[in-house]
Amino acid sequence: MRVDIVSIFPEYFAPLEVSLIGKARERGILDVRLHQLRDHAHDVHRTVDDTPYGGGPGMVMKPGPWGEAIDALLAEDPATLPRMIVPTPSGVPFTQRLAMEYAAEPWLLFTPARYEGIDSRVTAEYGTRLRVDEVSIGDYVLAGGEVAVLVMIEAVGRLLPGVLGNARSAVDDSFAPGAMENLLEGPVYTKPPEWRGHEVPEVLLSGHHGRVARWRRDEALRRTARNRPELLALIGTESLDRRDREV
Ligand code: 6GU
Repeated sequence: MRVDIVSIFPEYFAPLEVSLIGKARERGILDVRLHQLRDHAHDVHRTVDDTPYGGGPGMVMKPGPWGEAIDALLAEDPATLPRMIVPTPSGVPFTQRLAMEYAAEPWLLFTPARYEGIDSRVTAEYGTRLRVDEVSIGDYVLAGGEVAVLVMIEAVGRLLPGVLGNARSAVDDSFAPGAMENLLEGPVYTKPPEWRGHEVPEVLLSGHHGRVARWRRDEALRRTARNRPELLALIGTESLDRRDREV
């Protein structure tokens, strides 16, 4: 998968050299390319922002540099179109479902903004040519979209074939479509069997796969009820069995 990021802070993306994503890049599974937006601002100060029409606080990113930067990228591979992802707190929620959709794309283009966002004509312009998603990573406001891009690339990158050591770990994720949809994962344990007087639940030592699976599902239901009660309502009653209802 090819991933392009246009930003006034390309250095913000240094963490993409580390760990799982860094390995995926070394192994050629992920091709991340960083671009400096200011390379497409041509006044002496390399200005990328201006005051908002209609007044109000803050600054808005000018359309010109974005248009030039994105056109240059599109021209690199005229046979393919990237899916363009515009991080903004006003966007649709980023979910595991969206991460899986992005993981199936050959090319993603992220346009993280600073200030009060990008002149809206940029999404209007590319929306006629590309699939453009305005995406938010949660109900809080960040100072810029860079961290949101790191979050999305980590969530997408770990889903690419060959990135996770154990492909099952993505299947059992909280929120993964299927058995875990809208369910949080329960607690996990490793050795030693007793630590500071706390014991590992007996069932996990039993070697009884059926009882372990039942226990894990019960714990997932309990944790979801406690931490995210609104998710519990989304679990279709048809996917709840008689034992689930007793939890
Ligand atoms: Cl994608 N950007 C910014 N600036 N703030 C956010 C966000 C994105 N998602 C949640 N808050």
